[in-house]
This record gives sequence, C-alpha cells and structure tokens, in this order.
Amino acid sequence: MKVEVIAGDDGYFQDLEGKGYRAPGPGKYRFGSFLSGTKQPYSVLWSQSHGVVWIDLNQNRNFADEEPLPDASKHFKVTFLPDARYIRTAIPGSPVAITMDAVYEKASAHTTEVLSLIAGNSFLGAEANGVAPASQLLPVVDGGALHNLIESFLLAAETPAVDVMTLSMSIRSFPNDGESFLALMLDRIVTTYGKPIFDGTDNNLCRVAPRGVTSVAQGTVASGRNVWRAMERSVK
Ligand SMILES: [Ca+2]
Repeated sequence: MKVEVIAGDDGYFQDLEGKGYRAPGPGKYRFGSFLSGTKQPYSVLWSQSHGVVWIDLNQNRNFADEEPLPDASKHFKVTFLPDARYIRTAIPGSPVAITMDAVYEKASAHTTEVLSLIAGNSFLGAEANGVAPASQLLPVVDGGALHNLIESFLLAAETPAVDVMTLSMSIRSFPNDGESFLALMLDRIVTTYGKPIFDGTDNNLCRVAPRGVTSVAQGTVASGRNVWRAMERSVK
C-alpha cells in the first residue's frame, strides 16, 4: 500500500505498470496488492480519508463492484477470499483483516471462533454473547512457529487497550520435554499482564471438540460450546 494513486472523475487510474483500474469514485487512494495463503495476488485500494479498504476479490480491476471494508479493529467485518481455506491475515499497511473458510461459506469457522469467544454480540441473532460483546478487535497474525505465537501474545498483552485475548489456530505440535513450553509461557503472560486468555475448544459446530496444548496452561480459560444441529445447517 505504498503507492499513492489519484482517480479521475470517472474513477479510473493506472498502476506503475500502466494497468488501468477503476476506483469507487474520484479522489486520492493508496494502492497495492497482497498474496493470499495460496499465493493468489489481490489488488487492494485504501481510502485513508474515509477509513475503508476495497479488495478486488473477483480480480476484474474494478473496485467499484466490491464492498468497502472498515477498520477491522473498530468495526469487525469479515472478508472472504475465494481461493483459500482457513486463511486469516492482515494486509500490511492497512487496517483490514481478512478471513476465509471454504467449508463454511456464510460463517468462517475460525472467525466464529473468535467472534463467539470475544466480540460476539447477539450471536447469529440469538441471545448468546461473547466475553466482551461488541468489543473492538486487534487482529494479530502469528507466523506459525512457536516463538512467533509467543511473540504475538506478548504484542497483544503489552497493548494497553487489550483487556482479553483469544486465539484461533489449527492443532499444532511444538517441541516439548514432557511439559509444554507454550503453556508455561502463556501462564507467565497471563500472570504478568493480568489479561486472561480464552481458548476456544475448536470449531466442530455441534460436535464436542477437544482443545490443544494452549488449554493446558492454568492461566487460560478453555471455553467449550455447543451448536444445535439446526443452527449448524443454517450456517452451512
Ligand atoms: Ca472487482
């Protein structure tokens, strides 16, 4: 998002290679692209003055046919990438987070895991709420390795505006010597910063699911849940 472009009255502008694009309207934008988890490039347009981002999901070089996305940390809104499974990322240099789940077309499993635990407010139109209903979210992307995950929790815990934390990740196996180093570190983070970690028990909808090593930490709260089969059908 380092390139500044100016769209004309008709919304059209060109990138550095001379390719033409159409913005939702005339004005000044930041323009760039990012690679999804399957290395699919997507063009991105950011109006800093309006605080919204557009992603050219259908890749027709037209942002006018895309939905404007607000700042993810202020207005949690999910964007689905059409090419990948279980991808949740942030676009570098922009305030937007993206999530994708090819299995649940209407409600991403990992997204609902976060929503239901933390920011869920009248979840799916029902009376259930998360730990901090309608709260603002600070998405933190971890790099997959053990030290990245710990650093991500430290980054969140050290942020003054953060009160509670959760995580959404696939089952991973980390090196251990009989006790979990990750669980030990999570305990220390919770103790040091006084901010609880709510750990979702996976995302198997109406099936009871176990949780991984993160729930072993005494400072984390393993949150189980159950979804009725009728609701499972409604989100598929
Ligand atoms: Ca488009």
